[in-house]
Parts: sequence; C-alpha cells; structure tokens
Amino acid sequence: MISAISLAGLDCRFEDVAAERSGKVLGVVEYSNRPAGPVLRDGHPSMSLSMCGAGEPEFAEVWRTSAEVTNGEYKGLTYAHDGEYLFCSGRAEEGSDYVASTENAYLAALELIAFLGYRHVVRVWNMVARINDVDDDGGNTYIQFCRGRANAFERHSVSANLMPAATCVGSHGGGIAFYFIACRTAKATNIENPRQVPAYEYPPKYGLKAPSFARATWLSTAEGDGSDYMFISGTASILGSKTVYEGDIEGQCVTTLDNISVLVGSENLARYGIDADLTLKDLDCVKVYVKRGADMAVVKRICSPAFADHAQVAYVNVDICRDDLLVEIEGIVPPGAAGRMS
Ligand code: 3EB
Repeated sequence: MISAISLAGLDCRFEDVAAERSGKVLGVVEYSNRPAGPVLRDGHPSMSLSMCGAGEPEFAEVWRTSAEVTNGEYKGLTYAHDGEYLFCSGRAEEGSDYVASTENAYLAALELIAFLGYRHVVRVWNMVARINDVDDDGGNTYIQFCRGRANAFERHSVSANLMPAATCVGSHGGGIAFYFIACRTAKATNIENPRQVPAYEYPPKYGLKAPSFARATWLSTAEGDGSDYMFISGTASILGSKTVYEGDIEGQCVTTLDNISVLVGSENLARYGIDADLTLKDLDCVKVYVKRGADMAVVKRICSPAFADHAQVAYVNVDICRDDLLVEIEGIVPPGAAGRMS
C-alpha cells in the first residue's frame, strides 16, 4: 500500500563559513562581516550578509534538500529548486529609492514563484542597512521597505492570509538583502499571535503601509506523518501593536520568549486546526538579534536556557526595525519534533 506522499526533505543548518558543503544544497547565506552576492556558486545561490562586527562569530546558514537541485537567475535573483522547494535570494542595492527597488525586487520574486510553480512562500528574511535612518518624509528605511513590499503584494493580490512568516532586521551595509523559501504542493498555514495585533493591521503610526508578514507559517508536508515544519517569524517585545519594556532588555527578552511560547502552544495552534503542543525547547536554527552589543551578555543569560541544549542558537548584533526594540528572536521547529505533533 502506498502511504502518504513523501516530499523532498528540507533541512537548515548553521555551519562554519569556511566548511566544505556536502549534500544537495539549495542555498547558502553567510552571516559575516561583508555584503556580497547573491551569486550562483557550486550550483546554488550564495550570499553574504553584513551582520557581524569585528571579532563577532560568523556562520553560514545552509539549506539542503534530499532531491536533485536545479538553479537559475532571474532579474537579479538567484535561485535553486528541487521540485518541491524553492530557495531564492536577492538584493536591492544601497543608495537607491528603497520603495521602488524593494517593490521591483519583490515583484521579480513573485513573478519567479508563479512561473516556476512554487506558489506558497513559507518564510522570508530581509536584512536592511540603515534600517532606522530617517528620510525626508519623516519615515525611515524600514517604512520605505514596507511600502515597496506592500505595493508588490498588492499588485500580485497577495492578501493578508497569504503573507508568510518573515524577519526584517538591520545590517551593517549592502542595501536590502533578502532570501526566501517557497514550496509547490505542501500546505502553508499562516499563524497569528493572540498577544499581538497582526502586523498587517498595525495602525498608521508604524507606517502608512503596514508590514506584510504573519507571526509564523506552518508547513504540512504530508497528512499526519509528523513531518511538519513551523517557521517562527522574527518576534519582539510587542503586545498589541506597542513596544513594551522600553529600555529594559530583561523585560524585552522575557516578553519576546513569552510571545513565542504562546504562538507555538497548543491553544493557539488549535485555532488553525493544528493538533500540536510545542514549546521553546522545540525550536532550532534560532537567531537572536540584539540591538546593543552591551546587552549581549544579559540576552544570552536569559535566552540560552530557554532553548534546547542541542538547538543551534546564533546571537547577532544588529539594529532592529523600531528605535525602542532591543531584541528580536526567530526559529524553526523541524520535523524532528514530530513526536509532539499528530
Ligand atoms: C514586529 O513584530 C517586529 O516587516 O517583515 C518582525 C518580523 C518585524 C518581520 C517584517 C518585522 C518584520 O513588528 C518587527
């Protein structure tokens, strides 16, 4: 008897920047000290983000699959795909009109997913240089980015329920770099957090075009075989739509961790028909973005014990998209946590 359809396995790991890459690689993103790429190298997209200051630890985020990979380039985007998953990376160069350049880059990405047939975007990362720099209109780079992204989504009729999990944080240079994962047949369910107003419903105070993302995306790869993934967006110390614990790094860390706990807990997942009960200990490939280097020790003391001993956790000292946010945390629940899901 043929059991559930088995989809190509998707895998994310943090590795040494200099390590040899074995296996079938979909994409590599280096969290390093210089911006470069994306380019196609060794058969897959490769991009370097400027996320580390001098002496801070670098790492490479490596996305792999179990199926054969094909790659290509389209309007400045580099991509690789395996029949089920698409990895794509791009960059809007610094110094340009960020509304237009973000819109164009996102439009290219939406065209690409349509013609390659990977219509469900499940996770997006955006790294924005000078993210809090104020512009002539009294906005800032992040608000311009949000406008460009929203314009592209509107033009492709990406409605709120189709907006995937995302991260948007600062970088030390290189314009707006972004990368994303999309899938072909797996089912993507976008998940909100009852403690937070959906970002796409934020009041205009945070930008005339609200940010277009969900708090998490659940990826069901096959009915009931426990091989689901949960992608948790960059999460911050926000209740409703407001920053809480302004200036208080401990309060912001605890609130952020609590926000994630509620997001992944059984009560919230049940609202989406998902029968699973997850905790912070189920997260892997965690990134903790910290605005002020001086807070790093406190952040590590509070956050490290919250995650499983075996989890990969990277701490990155970059700016965050509101002046008053000091920390933002993201992660992935891999299929390994399947025992907890039914
Ligand atoms: C927030 O919750 C914090 O604009 O894509 C987190 C994750 C944040 C993604 C985005 C912004 C984004 O509003 C900021």
